[in-house]
Amino acid sequence: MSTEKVKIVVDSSSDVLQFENIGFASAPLKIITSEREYVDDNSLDVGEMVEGLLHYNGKSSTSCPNPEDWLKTFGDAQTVFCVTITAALSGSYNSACIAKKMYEAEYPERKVYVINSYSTGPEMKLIIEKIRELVLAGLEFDDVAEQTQTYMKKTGLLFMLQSMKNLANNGRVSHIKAKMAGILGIRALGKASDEGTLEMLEKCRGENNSGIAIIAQLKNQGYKGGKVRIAHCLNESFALRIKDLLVQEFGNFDAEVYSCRGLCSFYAEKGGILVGFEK
Ligand code: X90
Repeated sequence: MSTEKVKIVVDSSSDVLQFENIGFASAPLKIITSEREYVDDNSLDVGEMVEGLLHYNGKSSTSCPNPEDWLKTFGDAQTVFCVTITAALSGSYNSACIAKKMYEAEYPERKVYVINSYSTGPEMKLIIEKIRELVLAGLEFDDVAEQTQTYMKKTGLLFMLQSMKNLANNGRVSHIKAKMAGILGIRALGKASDEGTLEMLEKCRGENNSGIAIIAQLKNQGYKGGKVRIAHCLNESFALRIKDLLVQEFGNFDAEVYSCRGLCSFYAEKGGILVGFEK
């Protein structure tokens, strides 16, 4: 497969805006309040949005890219690998599938492979890094697709959220369940389930204990020293602490710490972090 006309596209829940050495584009989700709309693209001031939302008590929601938004990211690429946020929580995957049909109908010699990540944020970043590696290694389309699916069985996502207010208010987790678990307003550690939904693992108190709990859960989930991607919502010190704890235990490994963009910031809320890892 010639790498020239290959493009990797994602939705903005991946927190990735730029991606080196291969064609790339991101389709923005939107964060909507009764006062304004935040488009989760390059120009969004995430810090300002998060602070603004802290002082906002009205209704807020999000919306996923529509098929036209996805078509824009495809551009004129011959081959597209499109990775979306979990279809269990968003319509993004469905939109991308519609865009694929339209694109392939219009250009029968072009191909789009849509991947439901069953996850979001840093796990999506790991997935697109793998796709790029496979494409640049010269693999054919079908082999890239197949090996990416195999890779995804060996990746996971843990998250720690300060509150689940925005998730519950938008029906992404059940209000009643969240209340019963006593995790509304308390720091909770969870993972992306195999079905691509939120699965709560434990409640945590204090950042010290939380850091230790995350390391323990990472090991529980099969982490052995592979790649880790940590995205945080205005909480770099906590993200770095987790990285340090992992370095103490596993020595040097491939790690990146960076800020969430708009969509993940909205749902993870100030202080929240997401950890994508290899098993
Ligand atoms: O279509 C839309 O409006 C987007 C809805 C997205 C809802 C969930 C976003 C979660 C963001 C929170 C913790 C990680 C959850 C992992 C789930 C598999 C981050």
